[in-house]
Amino acid sequence: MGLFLLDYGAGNVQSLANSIKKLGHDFQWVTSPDDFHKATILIFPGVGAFQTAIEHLHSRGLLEPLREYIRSGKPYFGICIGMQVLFESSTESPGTKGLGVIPYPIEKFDSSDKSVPHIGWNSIQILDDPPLPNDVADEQAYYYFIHSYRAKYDPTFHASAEWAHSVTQYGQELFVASVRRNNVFAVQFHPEKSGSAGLSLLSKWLNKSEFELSHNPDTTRKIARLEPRHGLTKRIIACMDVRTNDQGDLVVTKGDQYDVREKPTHATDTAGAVRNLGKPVALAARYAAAGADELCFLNITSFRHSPLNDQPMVAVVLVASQEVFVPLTIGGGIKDTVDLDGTKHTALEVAGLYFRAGADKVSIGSEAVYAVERLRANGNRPDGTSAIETISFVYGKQAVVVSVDPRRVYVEPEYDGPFKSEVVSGKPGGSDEGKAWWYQCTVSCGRENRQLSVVQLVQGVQLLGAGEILLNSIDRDGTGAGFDLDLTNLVKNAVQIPVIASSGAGATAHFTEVFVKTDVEAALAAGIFHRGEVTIGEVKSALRESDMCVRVL
Ligand code: 1PR
Repeated sequence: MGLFLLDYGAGNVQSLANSIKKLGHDFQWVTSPDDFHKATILIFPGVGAFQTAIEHLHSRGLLEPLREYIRSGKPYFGICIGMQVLFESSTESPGTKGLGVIPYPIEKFDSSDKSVPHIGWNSIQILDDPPLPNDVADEQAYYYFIHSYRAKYDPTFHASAEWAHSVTQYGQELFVASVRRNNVFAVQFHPEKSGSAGLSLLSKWLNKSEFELSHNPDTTRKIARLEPRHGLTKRIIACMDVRTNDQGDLVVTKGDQYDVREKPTHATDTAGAVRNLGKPVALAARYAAAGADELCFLNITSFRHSPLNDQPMVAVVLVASQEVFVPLTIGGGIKDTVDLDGTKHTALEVAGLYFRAGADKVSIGSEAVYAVERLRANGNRPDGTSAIETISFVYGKQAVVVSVDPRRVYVEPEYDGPFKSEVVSGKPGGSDEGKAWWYQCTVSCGRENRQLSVVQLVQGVQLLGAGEILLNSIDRDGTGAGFDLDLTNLVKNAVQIPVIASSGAGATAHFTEVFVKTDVEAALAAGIFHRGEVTIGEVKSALRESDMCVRVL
């Protein structure tokens, strides 16, 4: 069969390519308008921003041929932006027209009752009534969504009722999770990132005959209604801090309050060896198989050199994305860099390198702090130049995570300094009773303190276009004392984007606690998983026992 993949030039299409290869199918990339004539099956795995997608297609002369391909009746499978371009327009970029195959607009989620972007594993409700026995999608499965814009589900509107194949609930909104009509099937979620459920959907679609794919039956569709509960699961993320050890091998390491070296064994020793907790790709595969909802690689020595020259880290992402089919975040060194030979690279190029290797999100640390300092000096007016802005413009804000490394600064209860509105007091009866502190931002792996509070930082990066906060705590990192709930609530209440609690997990009860006592969307841990003290399955069982919605394998 003439299976072609359309890559418009931005975003992580590598993962879809990897999953199709894994399923044993050959494909070619669309490189010129003529390829649409050769294609007998087309998949468009769009990721990123609506405007960028349409502009890239247009500038490469692919927009009209794509429209003609879809009109010709040959099978089309769109993913995420590959679904959204079928619609008339998107409020993400007023003035940019979509293909108009489905005559209504894509709009932004309402953020008054929930975090936006919608990130995570959610369920779908299939609308065919009766259900089709050979449907490729599965109502029992969870699929991975990551988007700020959605097609509203409105059964009173003809086009919505006619096209919507399944819907998903997020907060008080029902939106179209997939469309299916004639030769078109398209999904808002990412099957290539939805583990075995996603691979199964792809495999079923690819194993249908071209005739079946281009003649989807006209079915009666039931009307979906808002349920009091929704199916978005709490995410459990395994994080791997990666660096080169003294022998030159790339290893996963783990710090205690960011110190990754073993304690010296003799008084005369200056530093111990870098803790080696395993090989990055092998650990990633193990965690994905154990049910991790996302994986995170942080290059913790990136401040020393350009990641464009740090090919081992790129290689880790390339190989990991061939083996694991859950979302990958890559952090460390996402910034403007200059090679030893003087060649300059923008943060956007660095991020692009990781996206093309198979990353779904990039995480920005120190650069985010500097960007917010510049933003504040500029009267809180974004100027479009920061890494956060340039990357989110091209790849969408959902692809930009900001990793925050705050540290407590203890103050007297009568403290009257510049951060007094953010001072937290220890709870009566708790271990911090009688203490007061604020949270200071740091850069360069916690080595340098900045005159910026954590609230100033997260609100600044949200304004610049970050899509998610990865909230570490230098005080809790590696201690096993539990997540810093004061810090987590402070940050969660300060922003409207999703927050990942990180640092300090030492038992399954800590995960339950952070989800019960705060509204974070995800929790991340490193040490307990690396040392095998607790498995991801045990964490999820504990959450389920507390009636929380989690994805179990
Ligand atoms: O500044 O953009 O180059 O990014 C550097 C990145 O590296 C940042 O995301 C920063 O958090 C991270 N990083 C820097 N130094 C260290 C270190 O440990 N020496 N690791 C480091 C941060 C913290 C967490 C850890 C949790 C959970 N690691 O990611 O995984 O604290 O640990 P636990 O469950 O064992 O408590 P840039």
